[in-house]
Amino acid sequence: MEKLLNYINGEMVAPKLGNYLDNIEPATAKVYAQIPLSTNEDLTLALKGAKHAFEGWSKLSADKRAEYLLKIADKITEALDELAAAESKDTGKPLSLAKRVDIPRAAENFKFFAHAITQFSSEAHHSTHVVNYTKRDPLGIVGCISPWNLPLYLFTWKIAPALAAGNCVVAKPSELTPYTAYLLSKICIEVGLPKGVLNILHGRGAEIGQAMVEAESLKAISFTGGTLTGKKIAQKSASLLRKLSLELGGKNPAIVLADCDLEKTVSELVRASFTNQGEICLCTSRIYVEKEVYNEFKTRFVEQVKNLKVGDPLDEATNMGALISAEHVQKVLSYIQSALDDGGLLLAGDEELNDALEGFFMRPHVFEGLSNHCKVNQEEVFGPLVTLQSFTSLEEVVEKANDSSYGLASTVWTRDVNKAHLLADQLNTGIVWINTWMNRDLRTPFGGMNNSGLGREGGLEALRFFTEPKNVCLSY
Ligand code: TXE
Repeated sequence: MEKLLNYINGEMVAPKLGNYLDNIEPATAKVYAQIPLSTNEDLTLALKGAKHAFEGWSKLSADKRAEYLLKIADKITEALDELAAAESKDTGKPLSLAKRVDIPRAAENFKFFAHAITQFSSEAHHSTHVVNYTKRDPLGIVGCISPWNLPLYLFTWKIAPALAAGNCVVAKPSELTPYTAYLLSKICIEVGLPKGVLNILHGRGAEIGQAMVEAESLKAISFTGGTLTGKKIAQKSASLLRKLSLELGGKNPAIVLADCDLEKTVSELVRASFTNQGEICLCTSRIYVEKEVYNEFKTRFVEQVKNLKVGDPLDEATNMGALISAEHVQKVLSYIQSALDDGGLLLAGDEELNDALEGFFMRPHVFEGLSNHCKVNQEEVFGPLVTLQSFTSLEEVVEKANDSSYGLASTVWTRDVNKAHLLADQLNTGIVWINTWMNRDLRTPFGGMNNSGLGREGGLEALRFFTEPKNVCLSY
């Protein structure tokens, strides 16, 4: 059985204590590789390597650092097929999705921040006989911790700006989806990234993740994952006065007005609800439809959902693959039960699954008839479950949409520009998409409010996060 390796100080190495964890393929429920269970011993080596590397890396010109990033981007693009296959095998997601979205975006992340750092400028403030200018220096060694749903996509979304800004990085992918991070280590060696600039440690969140959070020498942590984990990281980081960027969960509302382009809205909301098996923090989970078109929307939506093909991730025709793990299937099932207990009417989801499927597969589920306060309308399910509710006024729908402890992303579907802007003003989410979903321009601030996180990623926000401003004031 293949054993993955850590990437420490430029080399692929086994974990110091020699312990491993099984890596399970969600589509077959079978173990196919073993992941290093890293510990403090491995972290100490990574931090030592990163500290040594920081001297050289932080002094390199932005152009030179960008060259390395661009080389990594090119290698990711060259290895598209291999990386997409690994991502699909590790996550259970359709191969076509990994090929179309995950891997191209990982390359794009490196390319984007390679270019961004060469255009990054800082402010100057002039007054009478005084000039202030602000330097932006790298922080030092930073930590990047990422989840399993968009593995290489989110891993590189953090690593690329951190490296571009001149930091050295200790990064940890999810223990459920380590493979593409492992392949990225090999790419970094191939392109000659200086030793110690990037270190990738595999293992459990509660062990190596926690060890990273406790390491005082990590000057910032960029984390994407569950809200509870994010809060734990915030608590520890508070005592160290460490910079934090937290991208957490969502309970994203979609608001469908009667004047929308119904055909487009239905198909886009099917996509928004069930892409990646509903395992994206941006996925729609609560759909509010204006009363006049509720029945028509429901009929068309449910029909399309029932037609979604769930199954073999390698089949081009598959819309939804397997969920990440047996535990996660249990979690989603418990929400389905809770929706039924709360009186919800199941409109789609009880169709037969192909018997031959051995992995963690589920049909997409649609409920109606649930109150806005019930568990599935308040807690993040992070799986293939969406609810429908009708509304009669904008005031009512704004109140319902905002009645959530989360505030990541909302969508509005209408042809009325005034109503679209009015809703965008009032929705308490970090992102509002109008007549579109997951339409991402990497220059825009990305992140959420309240339980959805702290800070913003993307564009200049990320470069500012990974740098320390120093103001220099000169009187003449
Ligand atoms: O995430 P965790 P889990 C949500 C979703 C999901 C729930 C739990 O609702 O059902 O979170 O998912 C590392 N110190 N999202 O349990 O545990 C862990 O190893 C440091 C939303 O998989 O938060 C992994 O690398 N690190 C989400 C990463 O944190 C720790 C994406 C995320 O794992 C740690 C995923 C610790 N104490 C889940 N404990 C999104 N926002 O997109 C764990 N980790």
